[in-house]
Amino acid sequence: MNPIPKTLARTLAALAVAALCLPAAAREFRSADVHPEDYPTVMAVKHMSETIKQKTGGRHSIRVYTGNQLGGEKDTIEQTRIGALDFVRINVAPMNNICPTTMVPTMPFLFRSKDHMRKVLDGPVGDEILRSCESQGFVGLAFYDSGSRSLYTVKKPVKSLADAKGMKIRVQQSDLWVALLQAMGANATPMPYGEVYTALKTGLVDGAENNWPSYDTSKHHEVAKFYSVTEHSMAPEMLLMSKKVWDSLTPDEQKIFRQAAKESVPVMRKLWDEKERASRELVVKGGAQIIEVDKKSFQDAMKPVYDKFITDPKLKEMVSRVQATN
Ligand code: GTR
Repeated sequence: MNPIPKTLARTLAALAVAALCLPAAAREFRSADVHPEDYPTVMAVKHMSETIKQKTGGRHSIRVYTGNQLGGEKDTIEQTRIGALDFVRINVAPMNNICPTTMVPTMPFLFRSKDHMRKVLDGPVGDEILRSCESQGFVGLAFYDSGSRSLYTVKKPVKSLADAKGMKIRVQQSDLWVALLQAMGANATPMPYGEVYTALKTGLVDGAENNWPSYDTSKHHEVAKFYSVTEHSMAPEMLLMSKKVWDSLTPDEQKIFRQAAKESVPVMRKLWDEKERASRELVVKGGAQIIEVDKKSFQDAMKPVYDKFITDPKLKEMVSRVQATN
């Protein structure tokens, strides 16, 4: 076989490099979210889309498919992994089994406050977690707030740890979450978010747990009126892009996308703080009862969760770094 003449080889190599630098064809990228149109996570990705539009001369944008249109979080994560979906905005929980570092910010009573959580996620620990999902097919672009999650129940209020015993409580689809509710003595029942309202209404579960905005917008508060302020986890939200799709962008475009995601974080936080306040007010007006609990009894029960999931030295060290962040 004749070898390829040197000049031709050089031209081919130059063409390949040029192709790599060519901007991807104009596109409306697709992102999924389980929440409604005006939810802070959705608004944040819409903000990111505007920034991208501006910076790419209108060539690229993102359309957010809200309210489970493209499936629950587990399904949309898998679609994103294979590149059938471009972005997914999810909670860290359904990533726990895929990308183990996400277990760290999920851990019960780890963050001392909203400021502590934001500081950790804005810093090196946050970056490490985002980067660690890349080997699984995801480019981690941002963390968004998700407030504190608390227990809510249909028939009787939970005032202490003892009250949670034996209650059937819906959890997110994550082994860690199952263990967390088991540590409270509850009967943990994992299911997708979109099924929880009916499960509460039909008595399939006795309760669930979430932050104020989700408790409000999902209408769970209409069925489960007792909101017990356990604030057991501040598991944040994540915005991931499909690594497959990311690789089709030029380095310049990647920079624009990354920067646009970063810029959406303070926008989201402002909306989040407002929404948390408004949702709390709304549900109380709608008849929800806020139950103060003995938080310490819940906190003290969480050791088995740490013993079971924070075993890897890398994760142990990460938890220590979070605790040491002031
Ligand atoms: C919400 C979160 C969603 C989803 C949901 C759930 O707070 O924003 O991404 O995780 O909770 O409980 O499934």
